[in-house]
Amino acid sequence: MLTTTPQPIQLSDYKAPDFLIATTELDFDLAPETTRVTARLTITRNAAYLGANDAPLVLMGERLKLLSVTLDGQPVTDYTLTDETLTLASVPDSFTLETEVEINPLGNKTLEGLYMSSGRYCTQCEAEGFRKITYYLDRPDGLSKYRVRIEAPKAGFPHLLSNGNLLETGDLDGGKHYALWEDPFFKPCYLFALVAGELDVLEDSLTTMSGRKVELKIYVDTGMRDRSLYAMDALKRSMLWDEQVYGREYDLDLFMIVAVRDFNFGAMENKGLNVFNASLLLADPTTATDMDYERIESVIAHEYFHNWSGNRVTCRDWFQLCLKEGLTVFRDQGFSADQRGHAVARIKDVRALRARQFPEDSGPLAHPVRPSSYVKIDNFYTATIYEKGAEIVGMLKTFVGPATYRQALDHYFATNDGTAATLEDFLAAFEAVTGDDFSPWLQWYTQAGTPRLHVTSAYDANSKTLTLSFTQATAPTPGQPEKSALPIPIRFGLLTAEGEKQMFTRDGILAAESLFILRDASAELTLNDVKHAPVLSILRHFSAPVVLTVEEPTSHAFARFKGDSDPFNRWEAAQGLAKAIILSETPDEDLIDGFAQGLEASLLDEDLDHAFKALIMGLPTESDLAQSLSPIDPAFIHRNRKAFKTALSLRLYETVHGLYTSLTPAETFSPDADAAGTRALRNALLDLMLAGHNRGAENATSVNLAFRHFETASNMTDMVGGLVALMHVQDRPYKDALDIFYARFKHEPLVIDKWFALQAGCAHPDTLARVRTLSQHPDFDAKTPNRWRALVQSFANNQSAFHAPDGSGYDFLVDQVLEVDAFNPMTAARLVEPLSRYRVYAEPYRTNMKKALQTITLSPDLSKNVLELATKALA
Ligand code: 0A1
Ligand code: ZN
Repeated sequence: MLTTTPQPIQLSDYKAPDFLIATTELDFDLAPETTRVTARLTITRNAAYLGANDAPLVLMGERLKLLSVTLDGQPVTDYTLTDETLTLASVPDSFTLETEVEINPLGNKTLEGLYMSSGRYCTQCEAEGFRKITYYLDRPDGLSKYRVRIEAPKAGFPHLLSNGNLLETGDLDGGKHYALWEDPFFKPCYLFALVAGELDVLEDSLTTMSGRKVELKIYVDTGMRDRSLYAMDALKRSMLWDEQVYGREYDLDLFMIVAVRDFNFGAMENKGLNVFNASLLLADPTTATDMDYERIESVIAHEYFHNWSGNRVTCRDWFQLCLKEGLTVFRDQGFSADQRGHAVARIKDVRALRARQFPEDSGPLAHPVRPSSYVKIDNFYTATIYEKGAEIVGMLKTFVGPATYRQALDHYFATNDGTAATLEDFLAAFEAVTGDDFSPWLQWYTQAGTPRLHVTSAYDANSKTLTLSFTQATAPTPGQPEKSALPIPIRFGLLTAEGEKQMFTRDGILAAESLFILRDASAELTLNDVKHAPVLSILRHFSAPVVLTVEEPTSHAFARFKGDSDPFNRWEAAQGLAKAIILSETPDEDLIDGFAQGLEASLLDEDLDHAFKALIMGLPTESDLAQSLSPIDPAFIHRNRKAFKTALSLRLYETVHGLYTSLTPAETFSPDADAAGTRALRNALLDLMLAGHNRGAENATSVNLAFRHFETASNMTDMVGGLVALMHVQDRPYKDALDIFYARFKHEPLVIDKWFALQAGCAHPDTLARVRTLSQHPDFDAKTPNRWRALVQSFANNQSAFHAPDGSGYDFLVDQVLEVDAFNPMTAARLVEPLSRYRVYAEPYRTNMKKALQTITLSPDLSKNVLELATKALA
């Protein structure tokens, strides 16, 4: 804990390690408050420096009680200890170092290093948690082979798990037992894991493409085994998909996953022993929503895919974090798209990108996908590194085409296997297989900010030619006043004014769709044989992470809404129209009528699937709308969005009600995409019906319908759908539903998290008061990140409630962040971001947000994590 601004670490200072640790032997003698860790390390001076370097050995270690040090068996007393390092000034070129430390897993509430969760031991070492376990060269380019011995009482700790293969187990005196594990693959210490405790296990197996049998084991809380069946199914599908689509085979004989309740993030890809936040693993129809199923599937895939993109090829330093994260997100998005439909998956990915990454990229916390400096790397597990990183890989694939992309990836894995790589190595693989220069693409990694792409067009009816003019510009971001033009892949097509597909000729080739790469600040493209005055459909499938503006009449957006054969742009047209309507000062009744008709046509279109219809019904979120308003006035946005939804509800009641009643829930639950799509549509219809309940004649009918929907729901998706619809009503039916919900699920922590989140996310003037009361609820526990985020993060995301004009919402957040920062800085720091963009808000929000940030920075004993973000936000 500190009060001065800490020194940042610079990418330009990167230097290969002075020492290499070829083998790492760890002995754990587990005890809740006095675990002993003995580390035997075989160390050599890095050959790169031999003869030219007599650097001291500096090992990182935090919160460790050092008991002894020996070098080649001889006790060492001549060392220097600080809060963060153990230094041996003079060491030979090759030696064995043994240290013994004591640590306190029970008292470790940071949830980094070795800690206890629900009476079990578990670890989290990424990014820099290993140094809380033992003194070590805790950096991702230090690859070592691990052998781990775990010793613990048999009672309470029947399972003793670590990475790799189980070599030996045995009983010991005093009711104890041990297990010995060996991981045959070199790995960085951030991939080390240990779990010990009482667990149920679901076992299965899979034969890989080369005919090897792999044992699959998922460890969960006692009694929860059946809730891991879906995760197991998703794991097997992921393993097969990675073989089929990327040619990647699993490499150990055993793959284990453990679910824990207390976890800072979503899940972790430790070699052969993934650790998951229980909320992203356990599912059954009565406790998990379809969204939960979908996330479980994608996170299972994500962590599994890391085995190649992250573990076999890891990162040279933490600046390269997106090398593993961007690529792995891109891979998991590809998997989800294959499982659930490409258009729907793309829309959801773009929605998430816009909700989280675009605001980040335009605010004070904007950073390149490969940052050039950081104070705490934990603060860089951001939407930019993950989601924008994935978009860059997607653009590379679009640019080279799927077959060349696969060759490039094969080459990347083959040439970097077993090493700690850089983004240059990644791009070198594309250069190797194409012979082209990919250095312009590196700028996507080094330049922050979302490019704006502007398109104008000129059609000549006589010559049937269309000239498209493209320009790009990126606004300055902190530390980067000047921006370069980036390569932007633009997929496009043309429609007629009626929304029909229109062919064209480009460079003599007849096409329905084409790809243009904008390389400079501006460029023109001429298309021929364009028979009718065209409607443009630009940036199909969202082919680049940019903000697009097209100079065109509103009727063109309606044409795309009606008939664009690219589903993404069809959805996008609806979003754009809704945005224009909501953000206008006075309601434009004609536009609203037009939108309602367009939506009705989509809802009645037999060719569209239910999941897509549910998405096209979803109005832009308040935070999405905020990005198009300057300065941001959250109350204005909320009021107008609500009014528009009410107007749609009143106009479309009959159709919506009719469609709702025609969709009878399936007899048996299936989590698959089709069934989930139908539930999503039914819930979206119900929500729209209720949005007009207090204005329309159907008042009582729709309220009863929503309550019945909730009460008779046989799955969590519909229960939540009913509750969300009842939020429009508030008072009795809503409060009754919340009480019923609580009473039914009070022994299900993951469901009670939803109960907290739903109330904190409710757009109602009383929400802050409710949230304050809930923070005193016996079930509220700030030390469990899932519960804390359920209440506090959901509230901070609730635009209308959080942005109370008197600043009371910000005060609540500040109190919470400071409280949690005292024991879990990593989790606390993630909630500084909602205050960070104060400059783009209208008064009084702006001043109040700034004051809240200042209160944070002026607080004593802040962590580096929180201090870094709050200071950057105010800079
Ligand atoms: N590599 C993980 C993300 C992760 C990072 C840090 C964690 O603990 C502090 C946990 C997980 C992933 O991408 O899934
Ligand atoms: Zn990851």
